[in-house]
Amino acid sequence: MSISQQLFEKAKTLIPGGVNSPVRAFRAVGGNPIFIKSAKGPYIYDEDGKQYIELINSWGPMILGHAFEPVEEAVREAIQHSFSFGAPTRKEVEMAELIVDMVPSIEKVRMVNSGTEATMAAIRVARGFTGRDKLIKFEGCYHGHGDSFLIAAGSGAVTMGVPDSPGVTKATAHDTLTAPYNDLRAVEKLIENNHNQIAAIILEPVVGNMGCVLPEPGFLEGLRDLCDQNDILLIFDEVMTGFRLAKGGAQERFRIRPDLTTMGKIIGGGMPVGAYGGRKEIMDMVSPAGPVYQAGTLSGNPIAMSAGLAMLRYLNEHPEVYTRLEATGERLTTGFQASLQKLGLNYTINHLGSMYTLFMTENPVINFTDAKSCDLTLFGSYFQAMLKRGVYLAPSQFESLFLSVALTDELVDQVIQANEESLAEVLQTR
Ligand code: KE4
Repeated sequence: MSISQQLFEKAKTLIPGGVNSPVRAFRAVGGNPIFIKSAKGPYIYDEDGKQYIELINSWGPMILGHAFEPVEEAVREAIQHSFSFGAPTRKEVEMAELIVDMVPSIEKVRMVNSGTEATMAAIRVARGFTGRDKLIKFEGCYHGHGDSFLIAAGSGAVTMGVPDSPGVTKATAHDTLTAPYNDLRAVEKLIENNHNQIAAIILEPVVGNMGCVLPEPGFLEGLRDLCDQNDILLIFDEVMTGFRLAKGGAQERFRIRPDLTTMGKIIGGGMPVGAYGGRKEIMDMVSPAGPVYQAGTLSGNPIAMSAGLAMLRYLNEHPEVYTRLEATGERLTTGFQASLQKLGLNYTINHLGSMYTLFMTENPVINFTDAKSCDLTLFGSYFQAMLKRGVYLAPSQFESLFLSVALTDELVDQVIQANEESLAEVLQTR
């Protein structure tokens, strides 16, 4: 039995499902999860010493590759001065200033400890600001595990088959309205049928949590217009896309100005950090400036701020990172498409910048229904075949992959080769 297997057997006696986040359990792809011991640059290493080329990058944060020296150095310096004060610090001011500079729609920002906290707080503020109760989310989008969002949720929720989780009350679910992604008409109908009751529309401006799904032309603009016409707040959940699809996130790339933005992942440089921010008049509703309560013992933690500041400063000062990520994403998806053609396959690849998903379906994938048409058994076999070849993918069809600048062209070509071999292998056994 491998060390990972031994650890997993013990973990299952102590931790629900043996993991601290469901999608890590490999339930959707079979087999046992590998336990990671360390990582450096484009590689991760498991407890049995096997090396993998890393295409998840901790679900987004490690955009500069693992153990990036400027971030590591910042943390080494910070830990000499104790880990936490529970009092305001200089670094929180510097972090807020940098975020406001990098994301123009954000005039004020509040730090929290996860993407889930950020989205929970953002919807509470939207309800407090508008005096309305309902929100619209999109099927297949995932905004963390807050009760209001576990309705038709993507990511681990759909991977585990609980997009509408037990434990969420009917009253809570009543206030969450859902529409298919990319379906403006459905949103218009919800607004008509819930006149003056909707506080906010929240969405992933580029979806990662049903696999990578892009907004159709006009979709984001249409949502902006509907929100303006009906005094509804537009919330961009940029926990995945923030600081990844551009320095200013998807909103910079698509030139849409949301009223509120939620952030996570990259913002912490690998440490537990989330944030929400937006227009000053909205954010001044947040306690102690205003009546909407939200708090956190470790919010703005000095070690986490040090890591996040080092990462965001590097991204802010090195625009060539985004040029490199575009080129890497282009090289990889072009190679994948060539392999699909060579094998006579017509599977769908959705890709934007350093996010991509190979869907095991020949349908276009523009919403959750399309994504759920994938052959999940085939995906599981493909995942295992890639893992065997030393390539570490997200263990679910309903996840985007995240490239880092540590991925050289040579490594991209290795991934392309592994992909072609893995597809050929699984198709033989199908
Ligand atoms: P966290 O609470 O996991 O930091 O963030 C929740 C969240 C909010 N919004 C978006 C768009 C997200 O993608 C996430 C979290 N993403 C998942 C990956 N699909 C985290 C991985 C996991 O659940 O273990």
